[in-house]
Amino acid sequence: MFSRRGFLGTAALVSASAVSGRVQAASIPEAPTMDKVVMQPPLHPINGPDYRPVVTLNGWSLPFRMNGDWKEFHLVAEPVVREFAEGMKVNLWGYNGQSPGPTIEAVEGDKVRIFVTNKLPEYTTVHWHGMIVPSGMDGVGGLTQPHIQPGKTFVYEFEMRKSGTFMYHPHSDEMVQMAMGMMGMVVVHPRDPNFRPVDRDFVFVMSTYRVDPGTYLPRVNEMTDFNMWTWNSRVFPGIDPLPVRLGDKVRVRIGNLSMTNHPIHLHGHSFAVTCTDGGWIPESAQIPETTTDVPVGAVRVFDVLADNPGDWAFHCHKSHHTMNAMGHEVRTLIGVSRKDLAKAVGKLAPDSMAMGSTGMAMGNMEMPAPDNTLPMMTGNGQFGPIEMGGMFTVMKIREGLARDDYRDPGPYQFPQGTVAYEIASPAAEPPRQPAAPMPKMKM
Ligand SMILES: [Cu+2]
Repeated sequence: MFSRRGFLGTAALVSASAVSGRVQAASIPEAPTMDKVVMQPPLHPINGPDYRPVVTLNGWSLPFRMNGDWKEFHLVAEPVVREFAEGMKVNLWGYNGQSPGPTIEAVEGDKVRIFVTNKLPEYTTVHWHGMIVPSGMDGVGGLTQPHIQPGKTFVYEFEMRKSGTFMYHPHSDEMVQMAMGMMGMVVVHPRDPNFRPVDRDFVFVMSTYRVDPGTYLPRVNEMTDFNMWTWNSRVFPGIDPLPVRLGDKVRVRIGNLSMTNHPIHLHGHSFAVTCTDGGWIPESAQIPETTTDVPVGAVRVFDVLADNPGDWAFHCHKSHHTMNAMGHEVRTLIGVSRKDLAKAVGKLAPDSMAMGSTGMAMGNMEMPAPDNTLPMMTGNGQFGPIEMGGMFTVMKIREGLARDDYRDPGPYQFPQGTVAYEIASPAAEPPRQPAAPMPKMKM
């Protein structure tokens, strides 16, 4: 016999599950957390349709549990400490131990239930950017749901109606929360594993911060003058390389939740943009590119055949975005005698350097800097200083890497005779054409 209480409970379960299955959400799944800043191995599917999982630069994919036919994830919004690169740690807000939050991976047609627990000091929500969800699951605080107050857990339930690459971020005190690093990527694999398969699949999101040298917190009111241009809240040389096996078909999925556009450029190859957050681009509409602009609040995905072995720079083409902490009010000093200037400036600000009377190239001379910041131009390659920062890393294409081996293969061994070289012999006189006589002018 049913007790009255048990009977009501069962009745509630039946009617609710007919609509959304929400009563099954009663037990909240564990919330995994991550404290490592290097790319974690891909999370292979344990059931359902097969897919090639993505890897997240300096990040990870969120494990899930099955509950009936629902995939259940648990995001925890919370304060985190993120190392941008060695020597600089910043207090951010993120999810499950990191900013950005973990990548959420699922398959087209999956029913997902995403629990969101708020451990921030203010309310939040999660908006599923680019995804086709019921209006009440869209995560716009005030408009489609009450804000999630500190200490509370909300549940989002929807079907992954289309495959592709999407983003998540708060729609609740949005300016502050995104300036603090709250964002992440969603990858929905096609149900058909033969739809445009690739061998390696990378994902990251771009965000920018203004963290003044010697401080530990972004200035959340900054609108344009950022000094940390990050991929997954990391800057060069802290951004993972993209190790690729020669001959692999490679996909790179890029989200932009910063305040400006980023033209992303890959050396040594041409690629095609195959997908946006709006969906897959038909082959007939794809254009060969070497740089693709990723607009604000958008996703661009490109596919490239890695058929050219080597170390290939991969970076934003706005040259100020491949620099770290940098003041933009610095005067141009090219041509100025720096001797006296350096003395005068040194007296006023011992930590600073007067630079740039012949350009800004600094070679290996990284100057002492205030605590908790990064040199503007840094990093060393096998031939010397790389002098980059910010949104810069390297695609490392090598023969014979194992299928899921994403470890840094080290510097490229250039085949003999394939590196640009210095020539010592004197330059010959350039050939000159005899000047034609000028026509006489009548005065
Ligand atoms: Cu940029």
